[in-house]
Amino acid sequence: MPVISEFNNGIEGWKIQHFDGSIETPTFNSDGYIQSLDSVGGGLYFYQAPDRLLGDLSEFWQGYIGFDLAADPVDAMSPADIILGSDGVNLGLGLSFMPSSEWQSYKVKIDVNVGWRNLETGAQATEQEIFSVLSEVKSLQIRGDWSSQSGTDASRLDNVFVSESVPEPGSALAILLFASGYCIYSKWVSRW
Ligand SMILES: [Ca+2]
Repeated sequence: MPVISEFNNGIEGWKIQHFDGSIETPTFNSDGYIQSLDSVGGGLYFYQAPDRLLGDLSEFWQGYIGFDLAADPVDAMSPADIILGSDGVNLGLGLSFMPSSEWQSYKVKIDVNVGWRNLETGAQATEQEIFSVLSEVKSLQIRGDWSSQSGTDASRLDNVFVSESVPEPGSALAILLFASGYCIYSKWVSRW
């Protein structure tokens, strides 16, 4: 069964982790999504999934993580827009296109050769690494701050899911992800 956060009635336990380690509660919008106005500013923040979406997700090997995202301002790609973490291993993947101030839908495959990288080594994640993390996921984070400028950065998040692999039309490949921003990896990692 897929695990889903649709935010119909509240923030569903999601949190926001800022670059300085501080944790904030996102704001619930009664239209059914969560948002942040980045009260800290000056660095990246990530939406952090609640325990309900974590744990043993190995049934979703070669499945998908998806969500709807909007952000403003937007000016900086990253090789780690989504992070899956377990004990001592963090895997990151860069989205293939940037969000905008309007909602956009993303879906990324949980598999080798689609851009997941070990964020400690920078190397492409192996099947063993991905499966190992997936078997005991301790953090699932989605980047909300898409600007390299200081100041506050607004974003919205909705319809997060982790699901099994399903047959897809060929056009869906257009939104599969790869680490197009790998060259700026060192810049981003230094900000954590
Ligand atoms: Ca919703």
